[in-house]
Amino acid sequence: MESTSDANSLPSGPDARKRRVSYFYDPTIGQHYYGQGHPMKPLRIQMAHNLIVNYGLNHKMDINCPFLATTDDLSQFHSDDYVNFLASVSPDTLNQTPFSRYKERFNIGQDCPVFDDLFGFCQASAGGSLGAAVKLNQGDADIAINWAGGLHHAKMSAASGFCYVNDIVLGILELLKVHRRVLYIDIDVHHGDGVEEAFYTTDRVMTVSFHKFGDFFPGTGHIEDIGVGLGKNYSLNVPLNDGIDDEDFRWIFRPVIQKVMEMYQPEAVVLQSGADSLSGDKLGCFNLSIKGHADCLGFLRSFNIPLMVLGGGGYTIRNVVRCWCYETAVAIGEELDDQLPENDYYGYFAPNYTLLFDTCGMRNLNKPEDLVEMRNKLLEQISKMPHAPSVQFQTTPSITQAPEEAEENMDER
Ligand code: LLX
Ligand code: CA
Ligand code: ZN
Repeated sequence: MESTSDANSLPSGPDARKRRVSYFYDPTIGQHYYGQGHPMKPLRIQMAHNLIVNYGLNHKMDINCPFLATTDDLSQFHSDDYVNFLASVSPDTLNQTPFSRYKERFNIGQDCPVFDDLFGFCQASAGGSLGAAVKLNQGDADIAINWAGGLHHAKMSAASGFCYVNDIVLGILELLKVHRRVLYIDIDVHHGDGVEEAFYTTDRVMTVSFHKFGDFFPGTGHIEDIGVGLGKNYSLNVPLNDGIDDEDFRWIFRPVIQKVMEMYQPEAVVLQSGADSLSGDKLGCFNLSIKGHADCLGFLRSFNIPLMVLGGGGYTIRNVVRCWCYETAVAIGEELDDQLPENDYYGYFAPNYTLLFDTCGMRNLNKPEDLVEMRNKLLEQISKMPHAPSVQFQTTPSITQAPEEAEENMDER
């Protein structure tokens, strides 16, 4: 396979070829507000868009305002009672009957608060990922981007870790209407638990999450968690320790993904490009630079398979904005000047006003011998799967319900 050069340069050679990029952005997304002191700031999406436009990247891709996902769209994965709750609750009614008794059931509280127009926020985020999937399905784009997506913790009937609606599961279900096998890759510092759980028992979606493991939210994503039933060996977890740097991340990411590509032969790929894995993130603990983070996208792009790129976590917002702007350029195949252009949020980028930033001098707690052992174990696991599993073409793959959930639904019948 052709290499996409190293982590310190843009793709060169035949890979420098432009890709048709479709970008989804809803101008209202940044007006949503989780509340004072909450680390999730939807404004970061508006800031990233503003920087993208000021670099002129909007002229080099197809810009779309997504439609708002309907309750029917959301119900393709989420339970009806959860969707109805999200559609009808408001900050004023949350503590009134009947909403108050749903708070515990749907995990609404401090991490996942009810804020003004919460449902509009969920509709815009999910609408972007559904729109991206449709573009790819129609063959109208090589790469489709939704930075307002990537809410990987949302469950079928519960909010979790700031996420309410799992746009990723919805996007993948849409891709499965056309593609036999979809590969999901998650480089957010957190485990992609909601997506893994949804597809844990099927071989039509393979999930691969790289994450911090050990006394860290959400606590799942052990290397031994590999899927069950038909889905056995189609979930891959790469549990890492604090301070992983570009070199170590690339050393494990590239060979693992290369082998997954060879064995699984996906027809579409979804990348959750959460930026809380960047160095200096307020809630993260990895030590990746923007180039190290973007190398994952550059590598996936080189396979020339329909690619959906989504956002995710990211709490040092000046760096999130830098990263997603840089990655938009990588998707297109454009090089950007390191000096930031004027933009509406210029003051956020003081004192250097540059696109790239230096990683902080953090200790890498990933021991080389542990990484070697883990990489070997993962490569062995991947080699256990049949080449391109010839699954029967289904219109709807079965989605895994959490055991408690399945029990509750049985009661309702
Ligand atoms: N990991 C992640 C990905 C996407 C969103 C939120 C999260 N959650 C966290 O990062 C986190 C951090 C600390 C404690 C618990 C969870 C997300 C993206 C866009 C909109 C909403 C949520
Ligand atoms: Ca992850
Ligand atoms: Zn995260």
